[in-house]
Amino acid sequence: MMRRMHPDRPGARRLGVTTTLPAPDPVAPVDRHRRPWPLAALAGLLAAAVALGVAELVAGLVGPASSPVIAVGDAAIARVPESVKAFAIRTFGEDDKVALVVGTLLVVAAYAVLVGLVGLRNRRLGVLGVLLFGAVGVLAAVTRPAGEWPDALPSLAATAAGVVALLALLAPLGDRLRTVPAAGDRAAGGLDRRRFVVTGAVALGAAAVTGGGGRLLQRRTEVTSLRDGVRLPVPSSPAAALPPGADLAAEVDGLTPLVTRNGAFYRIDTALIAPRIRPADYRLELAGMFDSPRSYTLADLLGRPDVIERDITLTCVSNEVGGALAGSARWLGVPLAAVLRENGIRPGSDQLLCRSEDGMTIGAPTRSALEVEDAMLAFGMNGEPLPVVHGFPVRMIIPGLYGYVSACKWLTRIEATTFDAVDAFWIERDWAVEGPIKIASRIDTPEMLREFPAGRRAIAGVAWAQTRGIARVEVRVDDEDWAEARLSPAIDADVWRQWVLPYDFSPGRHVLTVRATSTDGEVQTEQRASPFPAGSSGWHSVEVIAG
Ligand SMILES: Nc1nc2c(c(=O)[nH]1)N[C@H]1C(S)=C(S)[C@@H](COP(=O)(O)O)O[C@H]1N2
Ligand SMILES: [Mo]
Repeated sequence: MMRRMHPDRPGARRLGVTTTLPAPDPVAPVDRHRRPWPLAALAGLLAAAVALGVAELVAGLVGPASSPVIAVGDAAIARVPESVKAFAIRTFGEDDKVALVVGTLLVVAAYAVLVGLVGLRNRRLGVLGVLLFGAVGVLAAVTRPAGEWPDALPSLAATAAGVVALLALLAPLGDRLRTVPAAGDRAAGGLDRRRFVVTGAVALGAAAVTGGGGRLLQRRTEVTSLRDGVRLPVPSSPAAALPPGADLAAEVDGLTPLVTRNGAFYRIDTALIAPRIRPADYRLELAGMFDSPRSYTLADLLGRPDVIERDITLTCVSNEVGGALAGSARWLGVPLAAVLRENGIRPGSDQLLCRSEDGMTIGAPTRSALEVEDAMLAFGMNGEPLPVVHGFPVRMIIPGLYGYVSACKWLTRIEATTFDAVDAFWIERDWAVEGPIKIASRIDTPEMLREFPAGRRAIAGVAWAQTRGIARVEVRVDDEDWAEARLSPAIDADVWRQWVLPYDFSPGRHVLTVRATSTDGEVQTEQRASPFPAGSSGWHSVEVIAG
């Protein structure tokens, strides 16, 4: 087809390689039998693709059920006789929904070809065809049981986009109003293949981008609402209630709250777009050095009798001295050791290679997973299902280890292996293989270089030494002696403790320094280390100004 150029045009066969335009023949008649019907059919298909792409994009904003393909498919289900439905289910089984969508798309494709062909002869009829198609979409969307007027928007936008795309794609195929091409002007009346190819490519790109973006948006809203529907179990081993007055942030302005709200929890991962896993699709697969590895659904995990609830402070290895990449939450999950043992984890394994939905790998030490108390597969965070950005539906938590070697989010696979056999993502990038969290303390208030009135004022912050617990926090002002701060009640060794030291500030600049001591007697080192490769160390120090 592409080589069947007008025979009256010398040089036309070499159009692809020639740089000069062929000499036009002023009296060339249009040969109706050489109208580019296949290209017109393609124009119809591409216009439909653009329309459906735009529909998906708008449906991503309005709500997935308003997508015309879904709406028309659902409407078809509602109107089809039971016997046909039974046949479809018998034939396609669980894929009946897929079959329905594919069927709908095939009908749309056939219709689009027709619209393209008709439109080549008669633009107005072509446009009418698109409008009719849009009307069916609108009707299907708004007459659904839960349909509302905004559900018409995807079909309306699709119709507009479809009309524009159809006219743009048909234009290079020749103007029906002109039966004789104007001399020297290919675009005005004749067939302009180059322009058709360019327009077609643009249409295809637009369809892919809008359609793909729309699907992403729809999955987002879909998984968010499915997450809202997850019912968390009551733990058989709940965390103790916080004693009254436990959170010193209630009395000290600017102090980090004892429990970090989910929305305020730091987020560190390599995922450009957080993976969206439908709860019903979720599987946790165990593999490698197990006697009898199995896989778990989310319901399997939620339904276990050994659900625990624990307060644990999570910390990132990239946290600078005084940094904010740490947060405390009340996690709900199942004991990791129990799951590993019931699958017969073999003694030879020293690494659990955890894999997330997006392909990220995090290598956790098997020994910690088995022996650290309260290591868990977590599905709840502060009374809610895990937020999507924090690993919905399931992540790992091992107290005392930095997140990069323990806290795999969107966890889909645990392979029991060895450190010799395989390097996880960060280890390939030369971060330390073992990642025990270093003892740390931080001054939250007063803020650095922000002037405050001289006089009595609280110096306060947080300190952590997960699995061991904080025993003491000391503060030094300028070169005075270290003074011991008051600590928030010890809730759990895995949770940070707030500390407060009221101090009488004389006017002027002061340098504040903090250091913590763990319950097993480690005094936080003054020795500075950068986060790479094994976590920062050194005392946090700030210069403050009393006015
Ligand atoms: N799938 C996945 N899990 C991950 C990461 C990641 O990049 N991908 N980052 C890890 C790191 S470095 C940290 S510190 C914690 C952070 O968890 P948060 O984002 O819930 O605070 O997640 C860990 N789990
Ligand atoms: Mo991290």
